[in-house]
Amino acid sequence: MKEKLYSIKARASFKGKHLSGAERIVRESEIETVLEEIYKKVRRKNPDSINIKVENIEEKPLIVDKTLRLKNFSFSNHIEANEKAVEILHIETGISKNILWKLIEEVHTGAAPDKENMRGAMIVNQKGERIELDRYRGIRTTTVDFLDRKKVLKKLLKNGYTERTLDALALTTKNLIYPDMIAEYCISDEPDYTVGYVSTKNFYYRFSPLKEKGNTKGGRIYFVKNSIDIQKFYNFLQKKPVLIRDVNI
Ligand code: PML
Repeated sequence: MKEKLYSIKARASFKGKHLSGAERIVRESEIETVLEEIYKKVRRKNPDSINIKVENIEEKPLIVDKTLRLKNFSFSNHIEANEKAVEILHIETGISKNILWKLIEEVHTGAAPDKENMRGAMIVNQKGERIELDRYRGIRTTTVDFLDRKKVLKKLLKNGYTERTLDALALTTKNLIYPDMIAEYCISDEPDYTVGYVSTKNFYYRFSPLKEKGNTKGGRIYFVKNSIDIQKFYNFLQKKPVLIRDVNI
């Protein structure tokens, strides 16, 4: 890749409260077009403030051939879906089902200490302990995108997926590359978006529905090994540029 790469990050808020965000990794020649796209996207919810940052990426990106493999599960309600999610997470992490249910309940009711949504993900080790450094902020995975985002989006939309699937797949594929990351659980904080997922080293299990319609709470749990070096983990998820070629459907 000869042309310089840039990270574009946008955040929109209203009265200090986060409304929406977007992130891309682009070539220099694409910056202007993508800035316009991103601006249009994040202003949809009528924010009073939009913050857009463009930064040169110095580090060589890690190129990944494919995302995790998509697998769909459909349930008649979110409780049944969560039972299956807990089963998968129990097998993958070894954490007891009781503890898993408690952690999932926290995400569905607001996992920050003030019972609001956390800004990033919580991190849980194999003992079932929350080990993120800040329970309000959690950890945010950034600096990941597709080499040809438009092509991949088209493919996903044609197969009945959404742009949220695209972003979630990129993010969780980066997460699961990290050797000490075991699995992830996610529901959206968008009240009408009830599809969620559990991802493991090989699969992106997409659950419909994983949360109750109308619930404004959501978030992510990153399940990691007990032996993890938390600073190195933060550093990889926040700083290492990752570009993905294609989806695995
Ligand atoms: C999917 O459509 O595959 C699930 C995406 C979850 C998105 C979570 C979010 O956008 O907050």
